[in-house]
Amino acid sequence: MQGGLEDTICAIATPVGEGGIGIVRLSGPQALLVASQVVRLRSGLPLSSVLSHTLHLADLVIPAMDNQRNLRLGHKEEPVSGLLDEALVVYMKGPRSFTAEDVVEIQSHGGALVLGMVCKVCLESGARMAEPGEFTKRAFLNGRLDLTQAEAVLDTIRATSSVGLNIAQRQLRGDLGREVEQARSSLLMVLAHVEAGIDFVDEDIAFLQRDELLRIVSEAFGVVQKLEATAQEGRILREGARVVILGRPNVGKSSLLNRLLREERAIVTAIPGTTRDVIEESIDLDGVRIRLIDTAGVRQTVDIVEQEGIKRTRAAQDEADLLLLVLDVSALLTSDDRDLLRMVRDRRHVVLLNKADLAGTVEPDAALAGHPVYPISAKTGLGIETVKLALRAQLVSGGFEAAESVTVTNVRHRDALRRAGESLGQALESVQSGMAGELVSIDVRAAADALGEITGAITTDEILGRIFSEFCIGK
Ligand SMILES: Nc1nc2c(ncn2[C@@H]2O[C@H](COP(=O)(O)OP(=O)(O)OP(=O)(O)O)[C@@H](O)[C@H]2O)c(=O)[nH]1
Ligand SMILES: [Mg+2]
Repeated sequence: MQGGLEDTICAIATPVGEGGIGIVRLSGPQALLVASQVVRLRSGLPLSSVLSHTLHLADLVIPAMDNQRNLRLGHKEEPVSGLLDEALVVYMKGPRSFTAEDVVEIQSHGGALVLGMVCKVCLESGARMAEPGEFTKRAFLNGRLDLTQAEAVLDTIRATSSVGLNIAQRQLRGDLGREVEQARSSLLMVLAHVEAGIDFVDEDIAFLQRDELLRIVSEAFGVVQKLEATAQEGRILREGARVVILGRPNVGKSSLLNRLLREERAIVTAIPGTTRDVIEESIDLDGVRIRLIDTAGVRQTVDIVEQEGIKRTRAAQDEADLLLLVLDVSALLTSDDRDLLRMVRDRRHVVLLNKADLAGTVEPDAALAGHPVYPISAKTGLGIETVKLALRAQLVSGGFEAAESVTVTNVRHRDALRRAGESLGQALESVQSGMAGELVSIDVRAAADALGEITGAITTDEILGRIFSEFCIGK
């Protein structure tokens, strides 16, 4: 992404296609001037005279200059009337705007042609097309958002569950950034002292500093560890949890999927080996998104298609956040069931005793001891609501629901936290074993830098490029 902040950038900010309203957004020093080319206020006043943050009715026109050029270029089949649409136009004077620059938003009807023409006039009037994520990148470069907040813009747009959205919003408000920045600034303070201490080797001062140093570094270490610990749950909340339904053939896995989805998504038959492929669908469990994956029943088979299905079952099982092992409680446990029970023991899992509507009494079996077990009937719906609660409780602790909690959902943040944690762990060891200040300061510096990467206090073009290239044009 090149192009300096002195450019005025332009893009269609709403999705492509038909819409009631579509918005063209301009940002940069020339925003007003460029917009003036296409906007004629109904009030007759020049656009430059309007108050910031007020909405104005306007006609959108192709300026005469362009008409003339059209004629010059020989496009005369259709005489251009010059009128594109009517619109509402708002000017937001920097720094009180999303990018902290002068911004104009032109809200016309959401037709691809209208929006394209408005953009075209803007581009011909001195703006340039915005790169993906460039509006948000400018908000970052102009200091209006830190990097965690810029990333939260994307998380908000992409949120698929109410909890994911809630976390993105807290991050957008700066909760994560603030906590990380506080830890970082205390480390920078430590660094300043240690580095000063290296110059003035006075025993007494050095000793006092060591206690204080230990306290501050441990505190930062605690914050980093606390944040890092939220990351696994954070990923689940952001992307949804992968829950894989497992079991030998015919126990009712596909029936369970259908029951949880409340639709007949997967084929159910009385013939073992019905499901051959991996089927994935999403459900929302009270704000937490679950990606439910139905699989082919596991057994020894000579059928090549079924063998391939079972291979896919194994692959899905390896990547699962939670395994839902289904057993048929109307039949005795088979050796396949027992193998599966052993396999899930070390994983996050729930055991479902399906077909409870058929069974007289559930036979207690030693193989089930120690497993979280729920009797259900995929057929009648018995026990399904309890299973949903159990699933959600197994996947997320609920700690994120506290208003003041900060949850890390981003892999980039988690990696930086892990590096910061490792460095701080080493720094603590060095302090405790009485190492020289120089050694301590190397680790503290590394930790502070890793934390700085999270908020963007320290960045490279490469990091910024990677983050903002994920955005679409217009964000
Ligand atoms: N009575 C009763 N029958 C059920 C229940 N759940 C499933 N079944 C029946 O069990 C048979 C197999 O169900 P499926 O859902 O296809 O089983 P599956 O585990 O997906 O089987 P495969 O895809 O072959 O591995 C069907 O005839 C279902 O109607 C239940 O809770 N009670
Ligand atoms: Mg099936």
